[in-house]
Amino acid sequence: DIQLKNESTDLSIEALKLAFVKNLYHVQGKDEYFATLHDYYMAVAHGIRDRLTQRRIQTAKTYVQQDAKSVYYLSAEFLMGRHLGNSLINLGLYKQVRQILHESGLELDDLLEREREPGLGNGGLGRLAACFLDSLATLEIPAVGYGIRYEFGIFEQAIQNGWQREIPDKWLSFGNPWEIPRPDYRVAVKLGGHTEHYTDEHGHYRVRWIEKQTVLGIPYDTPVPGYDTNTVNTLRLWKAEASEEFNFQAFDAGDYFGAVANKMFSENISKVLYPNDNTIQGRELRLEQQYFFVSCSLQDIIRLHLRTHDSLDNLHEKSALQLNDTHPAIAIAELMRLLIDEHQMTWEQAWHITQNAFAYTNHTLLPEALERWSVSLFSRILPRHLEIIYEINYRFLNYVYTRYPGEFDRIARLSLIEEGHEKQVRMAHLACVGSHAINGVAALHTELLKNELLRDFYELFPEKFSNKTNGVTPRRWLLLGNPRLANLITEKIGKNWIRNLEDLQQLEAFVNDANFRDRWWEIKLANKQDLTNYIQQHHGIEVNINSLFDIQVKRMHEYKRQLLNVLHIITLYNHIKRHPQIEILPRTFIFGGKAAPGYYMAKLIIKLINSVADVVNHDPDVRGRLKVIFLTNYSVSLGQRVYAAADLSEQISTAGKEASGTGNMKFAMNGALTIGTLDGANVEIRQEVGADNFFLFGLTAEEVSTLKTSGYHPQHYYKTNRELQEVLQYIAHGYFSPEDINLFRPIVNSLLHHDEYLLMADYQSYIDCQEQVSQAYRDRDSWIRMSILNTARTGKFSSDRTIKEYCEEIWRVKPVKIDIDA
Ligand code: DL6
Repeated sequence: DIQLKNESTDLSIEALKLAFVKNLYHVQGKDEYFATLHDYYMAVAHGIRDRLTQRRIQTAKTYVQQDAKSVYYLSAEFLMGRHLGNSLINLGLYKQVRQILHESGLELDDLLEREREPGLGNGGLGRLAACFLDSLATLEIPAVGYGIRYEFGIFEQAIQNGWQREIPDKWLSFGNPWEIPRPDYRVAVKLGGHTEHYTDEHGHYRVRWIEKQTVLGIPYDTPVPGYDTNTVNTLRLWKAEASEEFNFQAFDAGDYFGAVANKMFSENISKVLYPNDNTIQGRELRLEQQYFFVSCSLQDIIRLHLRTHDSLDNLHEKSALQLNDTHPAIAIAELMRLLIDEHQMTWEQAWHITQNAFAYTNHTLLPEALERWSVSLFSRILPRHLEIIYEINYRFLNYVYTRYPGEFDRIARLSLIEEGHEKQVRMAHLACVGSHAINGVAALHTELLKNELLRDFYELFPEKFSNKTNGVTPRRWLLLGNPRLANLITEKIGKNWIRNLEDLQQLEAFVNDANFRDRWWEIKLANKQDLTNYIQQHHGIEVNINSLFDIQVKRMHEYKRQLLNVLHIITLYNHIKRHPQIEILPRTFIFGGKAAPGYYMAKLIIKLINSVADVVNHDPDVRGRLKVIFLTNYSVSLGQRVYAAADLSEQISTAGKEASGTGNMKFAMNGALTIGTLDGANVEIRQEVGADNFFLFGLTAEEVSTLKTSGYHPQHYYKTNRELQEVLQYIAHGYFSPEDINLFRPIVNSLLHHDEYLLMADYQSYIDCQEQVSQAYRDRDSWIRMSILNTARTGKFSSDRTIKEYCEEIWRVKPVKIDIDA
């Protein structure tokens, strides 16, 4: 029996100090004479990982011994953020380690900055997966996150002359101390080829898949510690490698280059994250990625199950498989294949297990984000899966026919296959049919799923549908990201809020305490000062911390309407140009976000923001009252700085387009007020914090839809609004692009002639609402009260609450206590 309790698992100060010194010497091979900051970071990271490892092993062992039902969260993206700070927080070692380092002349903050952020996600969907893992571990729920270990994560964004440039994200080049490769658990994944149908020796009809190629999946495990528990779960990410057997065959045949080419093909599969958020890129490699990680994960789950069970008959009783959007939806066909072809189950039994194991979360209503794969691509890469999908469809449509005899339109709408010029497999339909539960990510979103996007499925299986409003982890987004505020909160109400965010309500008792309000305000100012220093350092722009920090950070997308925000800035700028002496509330407008590399409009909007910034920031008439900043390379780490410093949170998507949003929650939790539409989770945030503490504007989802069906004419708004005319003329005539006066014409043309996202319709309402914001900010005392109430009333938006709902209503899993000394 291995003795786990030893010097590398001890949490005492003495043991930690010793560990850091030893790791510097033995892991990094340096002493203090040679050590760089990176070496110190690695030494500390390894010391912390050792402590997590003991808990991880104990956790895994306990799950097996108790034969606990486990959650398997399948996601093409996990946007984890840096590990060191979070691990220290969750182990309760943050202050101690900071002190130890400080005494040795090192600052923890400097070391934290050395960590390359693992950017294995695009935005909200990947970050939600990371928050969920934190909550699962904190709630002591057996869970594994399964995904892809991309060699290149989301690109690094540079800004050159105002334009976005993409730089490959070599996040692994300095090594990754958090992961452990497990080549002994590698699995083989087939691709391509054809199928053969035959009768086996017992007279059973069977199918075998004769593949064209095999790729190996190597798992890399990263520990996921819960906050203040012994639980450490696992994030298991798959790396693709060439299979040796295949290579040897080619080598034997003397085809050296063929073998190397095959190796490259195989390794390409986990090479790079597709940098698209809320749009799909229907590329062959992307389908291969999806199938690759899903097949690896299911084979792994089956291996684990068979370690402690004689058969797979009860797989669904021991495993809850969650599909994070449709990216892993091919898992439904893959589990059917594994159960039927490889484990000789009947179709009926395999289908029963599959349907009861899987649940599906939808994250988008945007048509351009709904995954469809052409049947011809499918038959080339996954011929057996196409057969299985056809069989699922055949049985499903027969059932539909019995429910709705003669309704052929409905049958066509429900089919897993979209007929047309090129036949397509509808992945959302596969996910709906193959799962026992389907959910949206905010109340409004779920209603729109039920009544619009998935209406036919809702009519067929109403019992499958439920809402699970998103949440975010308060550990990263408040405790780690805003230590000053976290300390004040703990001082006032104790530290229970960290595990039970509803406790923040108790802060309401202090709203009338002038001293508390002063401290609240000082903390916001200090956080703004930190961000100001960052801006000065990275962008060379001076910012006034007494100005209102008006922030929009999120992926660049037309539906999120960063452009509407720009129209407001130009409106204010015009006021100043017309009347330079005008009384105007000083504001700092901060943007951040990446555009998909092929998304022309989004990139042009980045250029516009930077061009407006150039003009506004340098115009002497403005006298520093307005500043515009585009933060380069927005990321989880930058988010941690930004939310804490915000006064105003911009959540201004066209109603009915943003499924939920989670940035909106992080801002409110950190005491920012929201200006927003009734979209996504904004609706619930407003409900919670109170209409008086939320700046609402714009059309509702219903009004948007009515306006669109009755015929929308953006010109109407243009013709009747002088101010709007001026703003658009400024842009159209090159005021912000003197070097190329037509540069921004496409933006203006799009607004005047299509305006898909109704900026023109919402413009005046937005401008009026922003004026209310300015008025409100002038009354500092009342603003602080609103800010406190925002934080105090965001308890609902902890991902702990979301995860409890999934556990009770979808996964039916229970916590398992981990005894570290067992
Ligand atoms: O549910 C997480 C997150 C939501 O908060 C955002 O509103 C939504 O846009 C995002 N959805 C996607 C969809 N991508 N795909 N497919 O990223 O999910």
